[in-house]
Amino acid sequence: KVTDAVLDSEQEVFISSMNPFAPDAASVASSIKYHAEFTPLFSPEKFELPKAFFATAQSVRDALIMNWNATYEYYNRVNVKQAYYLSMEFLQGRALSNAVGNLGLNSAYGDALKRLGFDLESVASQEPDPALGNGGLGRLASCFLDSMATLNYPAWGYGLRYKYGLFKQRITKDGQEEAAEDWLELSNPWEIVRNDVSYPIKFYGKVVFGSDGKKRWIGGEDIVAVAYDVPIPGYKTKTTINLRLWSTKAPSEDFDLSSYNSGKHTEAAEALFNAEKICFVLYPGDESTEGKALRLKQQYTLCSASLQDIVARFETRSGGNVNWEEFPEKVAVQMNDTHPTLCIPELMRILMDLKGLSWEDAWKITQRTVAYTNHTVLPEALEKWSLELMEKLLPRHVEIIEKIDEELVRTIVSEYGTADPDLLEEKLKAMRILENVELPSAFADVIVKPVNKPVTAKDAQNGVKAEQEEEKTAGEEEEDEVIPEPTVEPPKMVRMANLAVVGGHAVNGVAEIHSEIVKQDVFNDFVQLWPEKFQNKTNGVTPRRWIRFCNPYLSDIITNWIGTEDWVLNTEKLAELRKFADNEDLQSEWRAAKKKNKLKVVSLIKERTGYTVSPDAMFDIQIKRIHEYKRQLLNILGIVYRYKKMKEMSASEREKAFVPRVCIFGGKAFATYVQAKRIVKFITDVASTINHDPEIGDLLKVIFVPDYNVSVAELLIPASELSQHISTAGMEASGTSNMKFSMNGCVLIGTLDGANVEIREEVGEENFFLFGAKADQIVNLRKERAEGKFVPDPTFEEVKKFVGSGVFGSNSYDELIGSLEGNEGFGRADYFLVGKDFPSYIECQEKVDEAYRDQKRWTRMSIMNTAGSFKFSSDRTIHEYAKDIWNIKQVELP
Ligand code: B1N
Repeated sequence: KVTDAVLDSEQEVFISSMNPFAPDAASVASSIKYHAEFTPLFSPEKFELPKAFFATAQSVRDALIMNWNATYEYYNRVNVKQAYYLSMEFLQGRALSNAVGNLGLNSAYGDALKRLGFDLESVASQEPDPALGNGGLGRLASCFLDSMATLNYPAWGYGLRYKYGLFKQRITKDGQEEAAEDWLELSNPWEIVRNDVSYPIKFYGKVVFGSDGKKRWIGGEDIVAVAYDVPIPGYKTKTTINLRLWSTKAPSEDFDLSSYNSGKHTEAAEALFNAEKICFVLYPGDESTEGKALRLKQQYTLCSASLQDIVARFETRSGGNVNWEEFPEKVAVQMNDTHPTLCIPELMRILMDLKGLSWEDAWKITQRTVAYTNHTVLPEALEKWSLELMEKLLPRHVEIIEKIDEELVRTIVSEYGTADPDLLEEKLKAMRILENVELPSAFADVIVKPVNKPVTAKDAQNGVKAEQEEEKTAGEEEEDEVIPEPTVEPPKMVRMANLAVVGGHAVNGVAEIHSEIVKQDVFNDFVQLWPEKFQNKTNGVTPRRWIRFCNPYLSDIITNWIGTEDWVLNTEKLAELRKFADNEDLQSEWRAAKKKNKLKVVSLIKERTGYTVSPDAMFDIQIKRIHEYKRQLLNILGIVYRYKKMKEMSASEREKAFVPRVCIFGGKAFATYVQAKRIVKFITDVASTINHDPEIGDLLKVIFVPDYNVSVAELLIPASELSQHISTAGMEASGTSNMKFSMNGCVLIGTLDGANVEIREEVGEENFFLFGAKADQIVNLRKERAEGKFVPDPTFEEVKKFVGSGVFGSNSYDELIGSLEGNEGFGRADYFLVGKDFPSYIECQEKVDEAYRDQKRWTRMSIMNTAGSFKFSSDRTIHEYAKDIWNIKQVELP
């Protein structure tokens, strides 16, 4: 029989030994056993995997809770300024090894599990990989949390607790298939539900005037957001910060018992389903109106719940002495891209409607509190919401947005005057938050020309601009005379990026070249008004997860040669490796570590694809979301070229001419992105032909690793020798895997894009394989291309013909290969300039082979990459955000 006393004493042994931080294997083992028995998720008879994982995680969580509580209590007491990172995505990856590593409890947990008949690595591999993010943007948010905690910054993350994470990818003979990722199936041992922390969230309804003459939002649909806290430990510090994820449910009274009892079961539970479905999946398909509304509900839930929570904390910490002007001195809100832009009208609403502030005061406070990070310049990715949808869902917010837009128009008119109506029109068109919306009535006759002209329904559909109508000559118009189509108004939209720029005090890009493009291109008009708002914050990645824990072999070597493990916190120390770059002992240790990492990947490939690859071949890797601008197509066509050349040679010629390679791809295509899915299918078809060609053997293997995620990246990156970052210049905002590869001693082949530019500067141009057109040439190249002036390289034509000849199966890949031609039928006339960059890519790949043949030279390049990667620690990035944007200070717990 279990008594409280037994429970307490078992637990006390553990807690007393965990504090301060030096538990021995025996007390850890007893804590694990305790949880296996008393925090059960499984039946009592057996103690095996995955039960051992859950018991181990629960035991680690005890330590995290203690530190979390201490951190929270201290921040409350000293009432320092706190930063909040709001993101629709956090791509956390597995937590066990990371937590144990950050707490410095590796050997205690390793030994304890050994006593219990397990080993830490296999226990850790039981953890589901939580993928509450799509890619770089979400993983960046998670790296930032690690750095905030490690550097003792008072900062939290806020996000959503999606029931299903990013889909599971299966590769079949038809290409990619998606399946739901039920990461919570066996429960999440890291989260702590806070049943006392919940907020009402409202949708729909209408705005009325209250008896006090103030606006009030009433009626509509009410749901509740409940807090789930995930403790985030820092490395070698007690500071444990919080990732607060919101889950949605219906208020309990919404279950319609009488309907249920009368047999209408579905109707009775409708409200429950409506509320819960908001957090079902990460990025619900938004092709349908319902999908769009759901995504907007998600975004608003994140903003509203987080701000209500932040405001409540501010009030509590003010201790009954609330001075709203101090809000920006206690709170900084960072919006991870435009997805949380509703923070701006929501904070305005809370301050005005609920706290009684004037518009002017609320606006000053809001602007001083929030800041916006831009992560993309792709026009199709700049978020816009239908005004009509938003008006229905969030009527009060639309009023606030309209007023912000009106104030902006006032600023623009006063800045540019009315003397030059064309200039004024151009500025208003570029800068207004509301698109295709008449000017506010106060300005109706300021501008002579109408800002937006109606276009025909067909034109609106084709995205043809109204101005093109004007370009037609009178003569043409006569010839063209057809039955007039009904005219429609172009859709009224809310431009979230413009709102984010106007409503915040800082806007930053994520790499130097990207921030320049943001300033010169995307937001140029705003830069002219408010140059001081615009900044650069080059991304970074946490060296804990991305070297220290995922690459223990290399970490030990680094520590031995530098003479200290401090580099994990002070990555500048990595630069000391430079002086040993030619040392033969270091070089042979370095190669041995790489080999061990490659052997792990050989097993992974065997297990996931059935293919056997040689660990002696060069591992050449491209892992990222499948996207035309990232140009997996350039990579695979380069491989096709290589294969074709091999086939034209005799066996001995082949072996002399080429370095054996294993070319590895990994990545998911958005479920409705047809062209990206064609690319996946093409890669796997090419792989199947080449891998089964007996003439080729180990000289070339092509692998598509299915279901790429953080855990797979943790295996692939340390094993990579060459990695590919080959986007069309100007299109990849930063990239972050490029940083991870470079840290792990992989040499990059890449274009001058995103953070590649800075990586190349840091590691030295002789240690980076550069090719391709530059960002400032792209506009002209595309123009030339569209005008049919581009003459493709014969090698490129040769490759396309080869693909068309049927070597890779019956598919002729018309839509894929067609997109690389000026071929009208397929539209884009090689918009991503694969054909243009192809010859320089091939030439560069020949240089790669040549460098790899000289293993001393290659190892030197590899060491120089690790040594030169120190700038790309997210610790550096977070220090910059803290100083230049958030104005927060490091706080060490007593
Ligand atoms: O953000 C990363 C960058 O390193 C990458 O270059 C950039 O492509 C990535 C809509 C996005 N930009 N935009 C997104 C994600 C989800 C979504 O729903 C856009 N992701 C990026 C970190 O800065």
